[in-house]
Amino acid sequence: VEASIPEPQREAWKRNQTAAFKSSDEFEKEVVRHVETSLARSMFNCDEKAAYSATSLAFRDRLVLDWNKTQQRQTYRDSKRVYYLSLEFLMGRALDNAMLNVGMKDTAKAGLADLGFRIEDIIGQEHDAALGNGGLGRLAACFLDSLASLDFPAWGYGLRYRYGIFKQEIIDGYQVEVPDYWLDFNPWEFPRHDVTVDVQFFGSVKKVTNEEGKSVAIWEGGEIVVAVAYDVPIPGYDTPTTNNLRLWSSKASGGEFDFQKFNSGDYESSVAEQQRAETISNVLYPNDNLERGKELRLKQQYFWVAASLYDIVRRFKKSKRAWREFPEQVAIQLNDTHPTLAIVELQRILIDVEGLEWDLAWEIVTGTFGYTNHTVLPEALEKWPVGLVQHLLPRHLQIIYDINLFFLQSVEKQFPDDREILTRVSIIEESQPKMVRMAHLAIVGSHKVNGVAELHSDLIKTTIFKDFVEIYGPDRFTNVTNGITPRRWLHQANPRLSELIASKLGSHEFLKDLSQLNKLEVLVQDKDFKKEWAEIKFANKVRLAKYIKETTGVNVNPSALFDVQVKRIHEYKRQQLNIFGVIHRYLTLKAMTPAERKKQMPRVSIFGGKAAPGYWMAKQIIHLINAVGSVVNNDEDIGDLLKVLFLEDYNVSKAEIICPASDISEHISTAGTEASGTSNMKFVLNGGLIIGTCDGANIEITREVGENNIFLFGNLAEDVEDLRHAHTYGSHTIDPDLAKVFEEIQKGTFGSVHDFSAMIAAVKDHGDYYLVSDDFHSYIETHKLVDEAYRNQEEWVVKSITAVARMGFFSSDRCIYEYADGIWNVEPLPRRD
Ligand code: 6GP
Repeated sequence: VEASIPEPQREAWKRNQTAAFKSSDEFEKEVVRHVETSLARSMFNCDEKAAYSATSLAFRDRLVLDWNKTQQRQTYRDSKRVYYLSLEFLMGRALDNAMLNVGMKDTAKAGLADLGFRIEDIIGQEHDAALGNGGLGRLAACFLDSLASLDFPAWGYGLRYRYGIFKQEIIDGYQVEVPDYWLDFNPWEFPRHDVTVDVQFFGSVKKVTNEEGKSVAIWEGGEIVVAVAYDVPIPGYDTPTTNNLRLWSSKASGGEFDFQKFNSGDYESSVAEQQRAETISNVLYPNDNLERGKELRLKQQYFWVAASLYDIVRRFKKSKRAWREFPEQVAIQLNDTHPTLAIVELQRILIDVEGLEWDLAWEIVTGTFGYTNHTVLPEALEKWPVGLVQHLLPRHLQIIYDINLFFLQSVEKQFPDDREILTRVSIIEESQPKMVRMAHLAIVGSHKVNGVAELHSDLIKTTIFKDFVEIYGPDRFTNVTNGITPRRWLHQANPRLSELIASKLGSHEFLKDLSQLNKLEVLVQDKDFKKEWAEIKFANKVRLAKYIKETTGVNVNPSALFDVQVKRIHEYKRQQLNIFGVIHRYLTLKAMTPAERKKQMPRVSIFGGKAAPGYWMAKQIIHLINAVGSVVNNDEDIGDLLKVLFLEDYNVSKAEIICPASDISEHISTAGTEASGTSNMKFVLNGGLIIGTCDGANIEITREVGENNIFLFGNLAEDVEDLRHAHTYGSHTIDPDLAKVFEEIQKGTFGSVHDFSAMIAAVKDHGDYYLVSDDFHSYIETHKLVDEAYRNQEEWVVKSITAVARMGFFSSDRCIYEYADGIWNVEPLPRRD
């Protein structure tokens, strides 16, 4: 049915078009209207939550007007679009970001004040959209902000989880997980009950001969689950471009429930079936850098991939172009291997549904996809049992086998004398049970594969994907070093610093062209500027100190050196190294005379981060941090010289308070394990310095900011293998200072000797895989340098300003231009109205 309004009636539409609010008066009208109608409340019944909801609806209306125009224009111009497929979008709060991006925060502030509310309280009502675990999901969110801000025609595709990442509570020092039910009222999404896709699972494949005498595969039977689209508008900064994030929600097919079963009296099982369908999009898997191979996870992946591809293909078909033009119209980026089935699904659509020849279809597929790898950790590389894929997606398994056959045939031609290489690169691992190697499938089905920082991109080429470089040549592999959006991570999180910078640079343009920060460097000797810079950092520390007091009851001195490590808890990220270092500091202070102690630099050691619920060792690390905190924080000999805190439930909105308040932050992974890291960038952009290893993006940060403005320590990636080998086969002696720390723990100073013994054994008895002992000495020594440097506040501020001035490279805008240019071949589509 044609849904477009006929020409003669369009005048009436134009006359009645909705206009966006322009003043605080108009904004107030919108808020009141939403309170009174959308929420069915009144001024006698309007709390902060209601005011938040109404404010958000007012802004959502605005965004949607821009969204409609953006979509119309993209369709009309028929330009190439980018689709970013990610199982995780760690968006955080939307309201503050929307207000700033459309340039209406001051308007809203005035309007809300008029109506009796403080804007900060209203912003604080919002529940984080926490549909991600950590770096991978937050990167996707930063990319969406950049894509919209730079006017790229781009869509995100993900799952609308009913439960995001769990809420973390700390009870008696232990992590306890609480479900994050965040959808009770979410004003930022548009349910599109008319945009649905039937997704098929199970069943069987039948080969039949069609009228043209061709043998075709028919996938039949099984069950259908319906995907319903929920759209989230993504506003660009300082542009009307508003892109779309489409999240799929699962629901049972056939209406509410199976009426046949209902009528035959089997009410319960008809409801149960509905519930089973709905479980697919129920919950985000809470693992960071770890794959657990659960059947429901594979179902999630296919459900999301099938719905997204159906949508993308449907949009392409409207253009009536020839199929071979598909890669000229569509670029799909695979955020890690989670969406790799998209490669198989597109091949299936092209050959089984659209009737294309295999070779042409395959050319279209590889021309369309790009694959980003986010980790070299073996436990995170996805593999699915062949039997499971066969059962769930019988036709896809056949196609995977065919892809593999053609691939291995070409490898065999290329390397006729090398049988081993076939075993190594095969998409099917010949193990018991056989497994599908998703990374191999992703490489074979994409035209570009990228890592996320230089070291990481080099490592994948020389280790896990070495054979593929031999096969395809080095050009298939590339690097795009990660970045962060300066809108959220500077302008929104640190408004005072952003305004100070704007006042010196003469405009806010740096927020769209971060390289302009380099113009700050001439000011490093400007006394007033330095003073204001230092005052802002102090004010941010006061704000964090207040938050710490409210949430933990501990008083911290905002003049102390704030030392922060916030990120997912993982042995490779080495929070254990940090807490062992803290214990060492405590012991050193205890051994001093009161006079000596007076000369020491006071520290506040701040930790935060979630452990995957099934990651026992990570949970022990959290427990140790809390145990050390309760001893140290109550030790009268120590007082303000050392405080140790674990901040509960670290998430995006808490990061916005924590990042601007750090003096030094810790990015101390074992060299070669952290693909990039992105919080390292956030901290430096907010004027904090880094203590870190030569790992991930730390290396490029050092190159940009200069070695004098970062504190590096520890062994290099190239030495890790030898060290590990020596631990296992040579004699392994523990660093003497670390040994003293272990003794103290084992004495029971921090309670629970039994609980902590595994952490110690991992270093002492089980080969110290993460090189905690090897790096301990240089870690401690480097912290001494940090203390020394911090004593000279003048110099410290110079370092801080210099580092910020040199951070322009780490904007996610730069990343997007690199992807657009080197992988997607797409152009921005600016709107001038
Ligand atoms: C993470 C990497 O660990 C981190 O170093 C990087 O900055 C981030 O991705 C964004 O690229 N990887 C994951 O979170 C993950 O689960 C499978 O990878």
